[in-house]
Amino acid sequence: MTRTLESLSNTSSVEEVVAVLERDGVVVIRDFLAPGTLEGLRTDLIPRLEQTSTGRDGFSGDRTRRMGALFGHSRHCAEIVTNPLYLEAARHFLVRSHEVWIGDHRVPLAPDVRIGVTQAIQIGPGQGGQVIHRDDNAFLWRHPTHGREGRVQIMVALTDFTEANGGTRVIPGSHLWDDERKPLASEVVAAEMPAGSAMIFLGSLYHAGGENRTADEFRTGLTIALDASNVRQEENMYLALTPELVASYPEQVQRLLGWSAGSNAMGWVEIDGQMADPIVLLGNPADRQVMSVTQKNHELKVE
Ligand SMILES: O=C(O)CCC(=O)C(=O)O
Ligand SMILES: [Fe+2]
Repeated sequence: MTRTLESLSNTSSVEEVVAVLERDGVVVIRDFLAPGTLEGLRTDLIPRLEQTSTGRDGFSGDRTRRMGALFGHSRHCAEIVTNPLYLEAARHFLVRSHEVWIGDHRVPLAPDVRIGVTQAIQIGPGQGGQVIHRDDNAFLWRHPTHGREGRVQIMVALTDFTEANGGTRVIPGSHLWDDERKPLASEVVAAEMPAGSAMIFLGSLYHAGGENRTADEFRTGLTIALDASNVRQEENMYLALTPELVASYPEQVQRLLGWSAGSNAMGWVEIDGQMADPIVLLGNPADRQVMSVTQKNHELKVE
């Protein structure tokens, strides 16, 4: 396992990030977090994570601690999902329109982007390697994807990631494989990166949590998935976060958390007989006008 992953600086352009993701399915962004954000995330998350139980199955890891609902635990999560190097690169792979007939009109329909998973993952000493898998299995996604991904994920290092302490293992280029080719342990590369750096990877990329062979190092990462809004969010955000908590974030984050009926009309809620955008329920004055999602889409696309 001598190869290393392509890494870019945090001043790179979105186009540069996209280019490496298209080629390798994975890219490391050096110093992705501002120093204050790294310290804030560590303070908010690590003490709580250390109170959680370890996993009870091989996939979760019996020396691994996991904690979800991260927007309820650290407001710094908003900085991760709104960072253009992540959000705009994700939008490139997720927001792909295709044309459908609606009556007499040929209409381009595209999904929006939503947060599908938030999880802090701490791999402890003695944890064996996780089985190699694709995270878009959750959507029963087919491969090759021909560039139309269901998920673009980030793994932010809250502690240093090394090959020895359980740094995530990935198979660069495996996002291009079909569903028949079996991933082999001999093909993996460990994501080695200092705390504050992050690895962005496609949902179709084969990867696994690494083995922690150290005596006393805990590898702590924070993962978030941005998913296309035509798939169900894997983590149930509506049970994980109260409406009051979601309402306390900026509207962009509220919508990313799923309080949005996107341009493909997924996620409406009935208000006064209208299939309405649920953002109205969070009390944004600008969105007080209740307009049905079909009415809105008609006006946007068909006129
Ligand atoms: O913790 C990691 O490095 C990756 C874990 C993972 O891929 C998973 O649990 O799906
Ligand atoms: Fe995974």
